Amino acid sequence: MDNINYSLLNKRFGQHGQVTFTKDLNGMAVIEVANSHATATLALQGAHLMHWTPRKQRPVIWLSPAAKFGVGKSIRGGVPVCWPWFGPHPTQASFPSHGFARTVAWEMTDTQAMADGATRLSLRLIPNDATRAQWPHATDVALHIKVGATLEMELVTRNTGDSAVTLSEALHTYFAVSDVRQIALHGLGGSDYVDKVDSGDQLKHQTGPVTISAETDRIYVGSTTECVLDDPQWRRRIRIAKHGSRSTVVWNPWIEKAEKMGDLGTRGYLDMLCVESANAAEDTVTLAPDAEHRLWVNYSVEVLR
Ligand code: TA6
Repeated sequence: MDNINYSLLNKRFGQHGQVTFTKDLNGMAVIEVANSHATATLALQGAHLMHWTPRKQRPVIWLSPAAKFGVGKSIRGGVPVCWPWFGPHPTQASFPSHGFARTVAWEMTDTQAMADGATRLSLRLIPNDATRAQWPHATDVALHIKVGATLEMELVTRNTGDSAVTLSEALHTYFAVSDVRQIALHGLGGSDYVDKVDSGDQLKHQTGPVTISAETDRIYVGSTTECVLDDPQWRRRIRIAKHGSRSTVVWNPWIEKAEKMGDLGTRGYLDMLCVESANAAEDTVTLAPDAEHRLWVNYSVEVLR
């Protein structure tokens, strides 16, 4: 049973017909967004966007049909917020992979019905004793989301302490695709990457678009360019624009790893591709006192005639 006061949340932050706070069928406290451009659903836990579907389009963000839900449990799919570290903790193996942001409570700070018909949501992570034990630094982290014909997300970290702090992060986005074997990801040609499927100690070099025919887990470093996910079967392209991110992570677990994960569904590996705008591996972010860092993405869909 959560102790969330939905009527108070709807009173303070609801936007009639556009933003509604409710408990979903999985018992999660969620924000339902519906406007003239799109619909979206976001779990308050982890400020985790689970769905975004522009009007007259198929869903753009993929959520596993076998996702597991619960307090402190990471949700398979959507846009997990990986913060304040990406991947395994650099020194503490017992700390959660991809940091704690995606599994702790966040609070609403603002909602806006925009003049252009889009909806803007702002949330802030609520630190607690457990997060402070894992991250003894004075930092605030907020997520701003604009749900419209495109999806804009901005992860903002401010160093409120008096010493420098270094972090890594990602918006770990699962994109819905017709068949991962049929797509091509453009924009990474010429970049070097860490290939986590093999030893990962030698940088490899990408030539041409990325295609998927086996387990793929790559951190493209020094990668600041826009990517385009070409899905000819669904006759669409998803444009992945970003600022404040120097790494792009491309991940698909493929068959064997997907089966072991247990929350991807029987054909989940075919239905999704993660293209993550990140600051990971050598691309960590160091913030001086009072400095802030903004990781911004914009997802848009182009219909192929
Ligand atoms: O972003 C790719 C990755 O780091 C993979 O190595 C895989 O672990 C994936 O994230 C999912 O991680 P999760 O902790 O959500 O199961």
